[in-house]
Amino acid sequence: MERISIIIPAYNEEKGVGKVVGEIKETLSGKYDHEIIVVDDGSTDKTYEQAKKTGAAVLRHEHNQGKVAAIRTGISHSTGGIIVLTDADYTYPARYIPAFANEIENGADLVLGSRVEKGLSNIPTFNRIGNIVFSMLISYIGCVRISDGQTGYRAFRKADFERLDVSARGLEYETKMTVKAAKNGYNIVELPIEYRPRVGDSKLNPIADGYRMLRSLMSIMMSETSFITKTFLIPTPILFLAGIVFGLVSLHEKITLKVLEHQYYPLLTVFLMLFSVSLFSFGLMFDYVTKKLDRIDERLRKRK
Ligand SMILES: Nc1nc2c(ncn2[C@@H]2O[C@H](COP(=O)(O)OP(=O)(O)O)[C@@H](O)[C@H]2O)c(=O)[nH]1
Ligand SMILES: [Mg+2]
Repeated sequence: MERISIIIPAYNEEKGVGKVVGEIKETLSGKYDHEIIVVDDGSTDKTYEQAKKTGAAVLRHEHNQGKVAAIRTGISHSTGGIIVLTDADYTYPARYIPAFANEIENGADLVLGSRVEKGLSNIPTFNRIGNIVFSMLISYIGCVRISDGQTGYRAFRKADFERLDVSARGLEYETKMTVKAAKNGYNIVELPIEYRPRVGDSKLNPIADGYRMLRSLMSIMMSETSFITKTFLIPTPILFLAGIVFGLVSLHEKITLKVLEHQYYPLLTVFLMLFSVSLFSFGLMFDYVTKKLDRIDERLRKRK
């Protein structure tokens, strides 16, 4: 098997980082050619010292630059062919690393550790809702079934990193990478993993990070939706609302004036509502089919 590089971005994780490295060593030592790289991202606590103690390679950013920058630093210093990303908070058990690497060797392009089956209870409720919604959106955009598109526990080939890398500031990085992989027709494999309660304080801000995630997904959705689809979808709420207005006017006439002054309004209401709903469904279907065809196209192109 190819050499495995485990990259651990860490920001103020003095409680977790030592345990994480220790567990990985225990799992892989003597059995797999590997290296462990901790990237201390300008921590203000004892993360650097704790990481150093483990004997892992520790890189350091002078100032906090964010998780994405730390991942890039780690990968650029790595020497293995297989990259595994994990967190420094002791949530992702190390025992899955060999299985991840195996999947890559067997042809997977991106392996995701999915928390949905076994670890959902340890994701805070608010984040869990976000996780489900975002994973549905990712699945729709990418035309693949993804149960946990935001997981931080993932593996890919170092040679693929440039094509998987995306611009992002914070924790929307994982989401965007998953979408990009799906869009490019990469073979994505999800492995169910256990997810433990984190050690130390969370760095995720559900509101700010959730907002950034939603914004990036929206911009992907807009750029992914064809002009024809938009032409179908955008008029539908207006037509629907117009239908409601005609309906309300008819009701108002019937109730207060007891007579229908505009006898054709109810007919218009029914027509507009039915028309807008059918147009909307047609737009969605059209969108889905074009996306699916695009994905098939990309997969075929990638095979060549
Ligand atoms: N290098 C670096 N890592 C960060 C930063 N913010 C968060 N992390 C790391 O990213 C991982 C995920 O953060 P966490 O707070 O656990 O978010 P969650 O796993 O989504 O709940 C942890 O290992 C953090 O140490 C940062 O600014 N820089
Ligand atoms: Mg975490």
